[in-house]
Amino acid sequence: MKFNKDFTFGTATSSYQIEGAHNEGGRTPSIWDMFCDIPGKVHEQHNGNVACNHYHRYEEDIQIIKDLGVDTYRFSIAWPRIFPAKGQFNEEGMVFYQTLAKRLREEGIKPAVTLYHWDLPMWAHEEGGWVNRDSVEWFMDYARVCFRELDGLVDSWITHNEPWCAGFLGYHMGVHAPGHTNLDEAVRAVHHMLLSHGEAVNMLKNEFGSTTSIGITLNLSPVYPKTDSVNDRLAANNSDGYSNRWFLDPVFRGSYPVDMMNLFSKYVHNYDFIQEGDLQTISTPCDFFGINFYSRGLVEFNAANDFLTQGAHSDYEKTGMGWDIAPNEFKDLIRRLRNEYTDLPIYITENGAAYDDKVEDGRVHDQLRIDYVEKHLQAVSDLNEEGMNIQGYYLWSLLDNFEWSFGYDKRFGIIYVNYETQERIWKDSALWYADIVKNRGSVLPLNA
Ligand code: PNW
Repeated sequence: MKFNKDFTFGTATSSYQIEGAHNEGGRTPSIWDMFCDIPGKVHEQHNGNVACNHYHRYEEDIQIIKDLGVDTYRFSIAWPRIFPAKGQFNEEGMVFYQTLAKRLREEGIKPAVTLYHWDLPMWAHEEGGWVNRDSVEWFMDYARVCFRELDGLVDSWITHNEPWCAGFLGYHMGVHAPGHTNLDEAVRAVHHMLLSHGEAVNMLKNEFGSTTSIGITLNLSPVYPKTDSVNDRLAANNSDGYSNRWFLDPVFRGSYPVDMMNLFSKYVHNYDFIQEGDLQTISTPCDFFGINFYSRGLVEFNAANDFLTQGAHSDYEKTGMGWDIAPNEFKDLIRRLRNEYTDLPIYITENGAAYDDKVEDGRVHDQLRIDYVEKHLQAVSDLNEEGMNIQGYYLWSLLDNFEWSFGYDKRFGIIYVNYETQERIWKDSALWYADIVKNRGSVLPLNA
């Protein structure tokens, strides 16, 4: 694989997954603090109270990022640190991110900052959360102070991370915070997230006159039918609508997919929440498009399921999450996005794998993770040869961290975290990635 000198290599994290210090620096609870307290929602009722204690260990973590040699680091801001209560700006919370961004810049690392990586303040949730259209205003107030206090220190802004997860896993499937199971709520929540995205893009450009690049990150999963049957193909189309098109269409075409609107209408009371001008705002042009890629979907027809879809058994090799390893399907996805949706520069804002890592003699031999990342980086390199214009790659994740409903049971890091001592240990994948970054793609086998 080969990458040109402008290609940016990075690594990524998010606030709730690594920071800890849940009740320090003026922070108040988010929906994830609440969700973790509900028995049965998170593996062994783990929570982010301490996590990787990054809030106190950020200097050590910056040193690791520097030693990795990456060009850029993607982190997110915890909204409840910035607005612990409605309308109440907390300077101390902002200082933490200003310091973090400044220190990264001093080390020559470009900060890429996500505004919303799922830690909605509880005060907002108590007023209806994302289901309430006022959430757009709350988000704008939050975005405004972030832009005001941080814009000069940030290289790129990401408004939202994976509204599919925040919206559908959170309000429809009930497996992410706030744990609701109501499609009507979910489509409203998604709409308000997307609307707040478009409003924030406009705000940065018009109100601040900023030229800092801004975009949104979607998690996309190309979906395939189990067989060629008409029913399986219908199932794949519906699943693609639910996972991908419900987000891609409004952001890039300014419309929701009509087939999905019809399918959803059994549960969605009405679409009155889509007001005049909303879709135009949602489709406000961005500067780049962020994609998180982990796996593909394989589905078959199931008449018992409302969307006529069910995950099908596949014989692909899997990661520790049980997700299919699918670098070729990743290529299909990018080609499709280029054909059907956008010419914007693409950043892979997350890609990586969880495995059952063990420390042996002070080392972690995570060859499977190296293989996974290598396959996907090779795909990025191949896609760029085809002219797909992927400008950067962020490995998920810098550190083992709080993997949402799986708690600390799943390790995505290239740096191992001992949660008893908070010791950080470089896995083989981190050593390997540092070599890739240094040599812009070419690397000798570890033991050569
Ligand atoms: C993403 N799914 O989450 C998030 O952006 C990260 O915070 C997370 O740690 C990472 O991927 C690994 O999971 C996802 O169920 C969570 O399809 C769940 C799904 C996809 C992405």
